[in-house]
Amino acid sequence: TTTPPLKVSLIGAPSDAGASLLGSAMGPDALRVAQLGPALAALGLDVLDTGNLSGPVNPRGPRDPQAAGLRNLPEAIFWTQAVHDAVWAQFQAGRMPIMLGGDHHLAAGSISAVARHARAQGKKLRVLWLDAHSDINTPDTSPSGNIHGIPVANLLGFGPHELISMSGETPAIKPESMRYVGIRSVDEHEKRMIRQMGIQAFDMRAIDELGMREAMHRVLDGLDDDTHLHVSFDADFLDPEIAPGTGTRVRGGATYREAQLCMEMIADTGRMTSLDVVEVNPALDIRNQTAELVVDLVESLFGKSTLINR
Ligand code: 5AB
Ligand code: MN
Ligand code: MN
Ligand code: MN
Repeated sequence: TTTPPLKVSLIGAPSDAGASLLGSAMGPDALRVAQLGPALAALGLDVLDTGNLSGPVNPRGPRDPQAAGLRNLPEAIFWTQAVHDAVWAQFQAGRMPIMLGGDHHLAAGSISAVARHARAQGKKLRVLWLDAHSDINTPDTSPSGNIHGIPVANLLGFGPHELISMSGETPAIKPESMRYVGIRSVDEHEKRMIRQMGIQAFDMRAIDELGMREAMHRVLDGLDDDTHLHVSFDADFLDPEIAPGTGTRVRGGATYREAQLCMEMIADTGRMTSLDVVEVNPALDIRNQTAELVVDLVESLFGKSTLINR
């Protein structure tokens, strides 16, 4: 018997309303130029590119006291809801959604839909946040007013009403569902929040000490048939030497081999049911190398390199 191919849907979400530097809105097309769709099809997946969602352009607004000190809040609300609806629609169609950002504020939308889907199926949820940052500022603690720094807080129930209620339940996810991997630039208030909520975090120091293998072993521990696994992959998880094309670079990120092992171990579980690929910014890149690297790693997430000696 042959198993039917895994059906995946690419959802382009070209918004950089949450970031301070423009350009991640071109991320979906940079990933297409780097052959994301054909690469996944070559692995035997049934790939549907649904194209790009449309919505408002980024006005580069100032911090707005009427919007809890955030920038571009109306635009971010529009895009987050659009992403939620598009991701939900792909689940309804029986396909795995792959959201292509855009900046990371969009993950409040994709993961709200993932939470809604898991709830509807009576399943548990595990969210892996691969990032240099913890993205758990609240409007009160945000040093920048940039909404890509707050999506985890939104999912945990902190922030403007529209950004926390999309999944139909607030909070959308529980702190026990979250796992950070690769963080290394965490604001003081964020550290307090992570501790208070008891979120498991494998920062770069933990990866240095344990090695990526043991860190991922712990991150993936306890997954079972009843768990939806979502991966939210921010390009700045990677070391900026290999991934310069992203807006908030932090030295000391995952190396090429560490990132590969991380992706391969996720693939080995066979349990990933949804994915975000965000913060690829071709305006800051060199000949699209960051998008090409990200495509390479997403191939590994879908098992490209697990065929040898297994
Ligand atoms: B990204 C910072 N913590 O809140 C803030 O790239 C950076 O989605 C947020 O991880 C970085 O502005 C957001 C200083
Ligand atoms: Mn992020
Ligand atoms: Mn980041
Ligand atoms: Mn960033």
